Amino acid sequence: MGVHPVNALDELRGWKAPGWNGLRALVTGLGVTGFSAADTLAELGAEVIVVDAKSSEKKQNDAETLRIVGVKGIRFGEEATSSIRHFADGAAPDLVITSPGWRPDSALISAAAEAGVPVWSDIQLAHRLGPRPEALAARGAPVWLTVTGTNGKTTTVSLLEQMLIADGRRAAACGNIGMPILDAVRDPEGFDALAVELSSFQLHYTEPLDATASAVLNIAEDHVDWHGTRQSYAADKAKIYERTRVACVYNAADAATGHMVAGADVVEGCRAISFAADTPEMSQLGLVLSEDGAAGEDGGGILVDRAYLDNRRHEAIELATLADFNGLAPKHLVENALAAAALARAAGVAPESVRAGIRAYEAGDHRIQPVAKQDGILWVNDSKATNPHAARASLAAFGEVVWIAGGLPKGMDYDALVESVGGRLRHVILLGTDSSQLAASLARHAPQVPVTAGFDGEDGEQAMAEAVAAAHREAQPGQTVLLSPAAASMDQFASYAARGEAFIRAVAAMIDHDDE
Ligand code: UMA
Repeated sequence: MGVHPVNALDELRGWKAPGWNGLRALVTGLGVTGFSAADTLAELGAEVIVVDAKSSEKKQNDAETLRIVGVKGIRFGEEATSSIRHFADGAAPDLVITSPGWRPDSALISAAAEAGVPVWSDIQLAHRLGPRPEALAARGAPVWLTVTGTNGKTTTVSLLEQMLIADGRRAAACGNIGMPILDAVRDPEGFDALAVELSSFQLHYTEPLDATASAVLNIAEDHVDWHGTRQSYAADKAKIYERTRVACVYNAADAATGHMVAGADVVEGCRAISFAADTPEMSQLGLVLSEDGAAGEDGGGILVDRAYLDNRRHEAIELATLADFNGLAPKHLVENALAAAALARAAGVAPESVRAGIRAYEAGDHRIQPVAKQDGILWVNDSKATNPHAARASLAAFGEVVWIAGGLPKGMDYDALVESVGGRLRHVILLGTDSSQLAASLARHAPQVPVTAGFDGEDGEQAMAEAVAAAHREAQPGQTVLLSPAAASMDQFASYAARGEAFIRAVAAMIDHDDE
């Protein structure tokens, strides 16, 4: 047994806990998470070793910085990542802080489990630490509002951040969204509220977070390769509700999320609040559509709160209208805004700040981003839709669609998607080095839809230019050309962002060409 027996880790709470000093901490991964974790632990006086299977120029630079701040060792290569015994005399570490990409069945995480060494995410480390003492004294502890789900996390957390800021709070969106949570908790000024995006990977390695409010937006098939089964993926997502204090927010249209709330061990008095893009019942946030269906001044509907008011049996509070969204207000975006509002209202955010937050929100690039309109054809970039569930949301937002889809499919099943959206498809352009799975689903469930394939070269830029040209030939006025791949991008592009940018460039070049 090491200097710090497992139960001593219970004492590791707050920056001043004596146990951090000399703690032997093994950090897995030198990406965004690993860097922030190693930097934090070194500041706390822990003995830190970082391991990563692969090196790169960026990682070498980061390693240099970490050495300067006192990180004891940084080891690269497969050998370093297969063992936990990096400390003096081959002793096991007291604690492993893992980056989320590390699977539970990887050699190192399995070895930690076998040796009884606790494995924490950076989220758990942040939760244990809380704000810096000076920030705590000046501002108090921040409210944690946590969000997970298969799709829409980033949008929801960004909307939530805007609502909190509009309400006068110092707030940050952090976690899986890209800013590691340890960067937020180490901020010397501190925050009043944190809008925390959590992936299933992070939740897997995290103890209950005592959030003020928490939400699971939806559950669909994703990351089964990492979790082993769909059940364990869902079970990790459900952990977000544990010990929530004010409100567990769930999706009325996704029964699985409601079951998770029902099964959660929450703090006495915590409420179950749902959201729906539909007329709300009691304890719901929802959408009241205009009677005549006309867009009008309210854009065709009003977002209302029938949860956070005393007389909820008979009354509701207007939060915003569809006209408050910039440009498009597809159903999934309205649902994300309602979920964000439900979390914000749990933290006491005023109704007018919800509206101001929606107005301030700028849709994230590459998620249902209109990029051009010409000759009555709308061109939309939804490169961020890397799985069928995300693509279904955007396909459902448009009437007649020329769909550019395909990529690295991660072994996903397209049948349900094609079955549900087949009626909207006017033409499908298949992208990706191997789009056979999607082609087979189309042949089975939408045989009437013409398909153009052959954009399968490894040069993504060229494949995209040709795919866009094909879409241009097929699209008719009134239709939408939608890049919503339902697959990852790495077979032809560096990332979904690179894929989206290639699409935007190809569309712009084609439109310029038409104008000549
Ligand atoms: N590594 C190994 N062995 C392994 C796995 C990884 O050595 O078995 C190394 C890699 O070489 C790499 C490092 O570990 O250097 C990377 O760790 P990581 O993949 O966990 O990535 P980070 O850079 O720490 O970024 C992570 C999240 N990435 C993943 O969960 C895969 C980021 O979410 C997140 O923004 C960041 O932490 C801050 O919290 C990205 C993501 O794709 C956007 N998330 C998935 C999603 O949203 O679907 C879950």
